[in-house]
Amino acid sequence: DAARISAAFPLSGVMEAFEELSTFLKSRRRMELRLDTFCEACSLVSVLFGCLGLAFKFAEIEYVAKVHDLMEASKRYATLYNILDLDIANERVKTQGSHTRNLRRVRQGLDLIRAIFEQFLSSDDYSLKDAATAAYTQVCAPYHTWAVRTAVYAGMYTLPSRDQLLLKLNETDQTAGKKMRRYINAATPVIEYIDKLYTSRNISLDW
Ligand code: 1PZ
Repeated sequence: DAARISAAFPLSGVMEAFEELSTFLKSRRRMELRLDTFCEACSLVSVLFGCLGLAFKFAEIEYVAKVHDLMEASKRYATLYNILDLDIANERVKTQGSHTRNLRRVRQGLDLIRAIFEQFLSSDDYSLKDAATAAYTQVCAPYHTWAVRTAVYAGMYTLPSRDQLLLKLNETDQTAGKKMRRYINAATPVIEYIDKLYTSRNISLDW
C-alpha cells in the first residue's frame, strides 16, 4: 500500500502525492483544493528529512509543526481559501503561528525541495551540499532571519554526499532523476495555486 511504498521509496511517495494534487488542479471544475488532501501530501515530505542527518532535525521539527497546525485547521476549514479568509477577517495573515503564515512557510518548503531537485538534476557531479546551498539561497534565505540562515549554512556541511543520499532514498542516479523531474512538474502548479490564493486577496509574496 501507499504507506509501505513511501517508506521503502521516499521519493515515490512524495512524487505520487503531488502528481495527484496537480492532476486535481488541472481537472477541477471550480472546485478548490481541500486542506486535508493538501496536508496529507505535505506530510509525506517528512520522510525525506530522515535522509539529511541530525543537523536538519530543527528544520524537520519546524516543518512538521507547521503541517500539523494546518492539519488541525482542516478539521474545521475545508479549503486553503477558507483559512486565508479567516485570517484576513481577523487581521492575522502575517502573524506568527497563523494558518496563513504557516501555509506560506510550508509552500516555501515545497519550493525549496523543487529548487534542490532542479540543482541536483542540473549536473551529474553536483554535491548535495552545493545543490542545497544554491537552492536555499534562492528560495528561503531572503525570508529567514540572520540566525536561521547562519545555522542552515553551517548545517549544509553535514549533509550526506550525493551517493549516500541516493542510497538512503533507495534510488540510483537515473531512477531518482526521473522522480525528481516528476516532482518538479507536479509541485510547480501546486505552488502557483497557493501563490494565487494570496495575490488574489492582494497579499504580497515578499515575506
Ligand atoms: C534533500 C535535500 C536537502 C536539503 C536541505 C535543506 C534544508 C533547509 C532547511 C531550512 C531550515 C528552516 C529552519 C527554520 C525556519 C524558520 O525560521 C521559519 C520560521 O517560520 P515562522 O514561525 O517565523 O513563521 N520556518 C519555516 O520556514 C518552516 C520550515 C521550513 C523548512 C522546509 C524544509 C523543507 C525541505 C526539506 C527537504 C527534505
